[in-house]
Amino acid sequence: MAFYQDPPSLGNQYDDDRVLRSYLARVLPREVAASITPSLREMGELAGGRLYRLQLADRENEPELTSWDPWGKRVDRVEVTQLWKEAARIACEHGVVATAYERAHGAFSRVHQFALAYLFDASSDVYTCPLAMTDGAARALLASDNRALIDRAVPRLTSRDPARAWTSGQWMTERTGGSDVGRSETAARPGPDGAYRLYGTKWFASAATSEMALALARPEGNPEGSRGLALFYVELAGEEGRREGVLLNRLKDKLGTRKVPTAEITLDGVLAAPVAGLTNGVRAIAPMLNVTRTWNAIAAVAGMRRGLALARSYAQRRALFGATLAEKPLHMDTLAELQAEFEGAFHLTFRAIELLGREETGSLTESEAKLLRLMIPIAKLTTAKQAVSVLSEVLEAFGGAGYIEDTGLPRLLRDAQVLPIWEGTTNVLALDALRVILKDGSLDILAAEVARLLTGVVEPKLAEAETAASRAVSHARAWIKEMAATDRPGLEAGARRVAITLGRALSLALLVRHAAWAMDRERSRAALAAAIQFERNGVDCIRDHDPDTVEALAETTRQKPAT
Ligand code: MFK
Repeated sequence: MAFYQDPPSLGNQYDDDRVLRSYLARVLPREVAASITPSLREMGELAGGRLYRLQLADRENEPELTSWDPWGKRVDRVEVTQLWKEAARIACEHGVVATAYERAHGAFSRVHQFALAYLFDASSDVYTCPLAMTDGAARALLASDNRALIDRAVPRLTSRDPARAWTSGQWMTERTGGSDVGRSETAARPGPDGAYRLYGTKWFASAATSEMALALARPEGNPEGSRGLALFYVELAGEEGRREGVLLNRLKDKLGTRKVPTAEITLDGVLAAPVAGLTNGVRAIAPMLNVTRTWNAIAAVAGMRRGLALARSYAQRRALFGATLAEKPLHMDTLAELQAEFEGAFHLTFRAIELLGREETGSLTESEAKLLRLMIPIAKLTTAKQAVSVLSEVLEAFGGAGYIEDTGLPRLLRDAQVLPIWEGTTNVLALDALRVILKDGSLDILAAEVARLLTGVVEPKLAEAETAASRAVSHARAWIKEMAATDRPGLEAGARRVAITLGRALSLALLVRHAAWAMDRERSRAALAAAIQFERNGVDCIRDHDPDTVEALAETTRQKPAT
């Protein structure tokens, strides 16, 4: 009898998710939990069932750009994949963006919305990219107080009706780069009627099928640098989706997110309306960045969860050396490390989401607002790095099958690899976090949050984890203080290690707090194990700056190639 391996399978992704259900039981009032559970269960069913099967069947399809019609007319039509069409409808009808704006449950609506996004993401082929930008655009428009644009676009961006709903693009990156946005070359020129038109090239315009976009451009006569940029609203919902003055030059040939139609775009006189004055565009788009970075973190958490769900299923079916993988101590030890990383990332991200919900409902204190400002870049960069490393291990947990395209597994790693890059690279966000820390004392607030989380935890098995979390934060504070006074280049060089240490320390404190609750209320030791394992994986990444070694290696980098 020939042997054939059973493939891994998924069940209802809500019912199967101990971490999500336990978290929601802790944070949500009973009546809110009862009210939202059916919507989460329904999404969990889709994500582990029909949508997942469609994703596997649709694996080889990619978006296609048609630039010309048969008679030579420029059309720039993008045909997205079957799954994307289905995902668009499901996301809209299930309110994956709308839930946050309907606010049926006040500040908890953000938790509800991101729980839906978390369940939906891994079976959506990154349709969460346009959803993230749509959510971010709604948020940035609302923050702008531009009543005309709010009335025009926000009801569409937050609609549950697929026939009415719009998605938004976020046009920032140019050939000059995605990090130093102040070098942008796109010009905004007013016509005789006073209306602005944009001229320039956007180099990474994700989800080129959107009906509107928020774009940075420099009004003519404005100074160089980012303060001379303004934020513009561009409407694209013209005839057949194509807008006069926008040319889609080509779709990007990317390592991952291959279902996302990311385009290079020429703006050749497209009409655009200023969103919030004619300067300080980065400041005006910042609310969008904070929302899309939160989506980035939730996508990282969702990717890890999906990889682990498949790896666990496989471990129960795959037999070798006389037992299943699930009975092999080394395999289980490896998966335990990954599970702890996922759970730490989960709690870190959802804590930021809780604060976001409170910010939007006006119930955030001043110090919590500072904590949120610091937490978003830290959560984004920490979880993105975890996702790449966890999903690389997940592929290995399948042996050779993890490297074979038609298992659907390699996509997990490819799609994760974008997470530390877009929405600000790890280093750019580490510097952002450092700037915030040096400016407004938010590290003291983060330290107080860690202390608060650990207060009252009496379980002896959590003692080491508690000590590791508070020691790592103390180390980060002392290190930053000393380096800020004595060695600014060294401080910058260590920014990534500091940010990751803070992200891990806060994750661990959140894991400890949740573990104590779960033991008390659910008689469950699983969260306790995750906290202990996370501490063993390592928390404090800070090390002394060694300029001699770094400089010696930098010499190699600066070496001219041999001719
Ligand atoms: C499923 C996953 C979904 C993900 C969606 C995927 C879509 C992908 C599309 C993209 O990738 S779009 C491109 C994303 N690009 C970036 O994220 C840019 C990365 N670079 C940075 O973040 C730089 O740090 C930055 C552009 C902000 C630096 O520019 P500047 O001009 O040097 O900014 P500066 O001076 O730090 O900030 C200007 C103002 O904005 C300041 O306020 P003031 O004018 O009042 O002083 C800042 O405080 C404010 N600001 C900047 N970042 C902020 C912020 N305010 C609040 N929150 C922030 N995050």
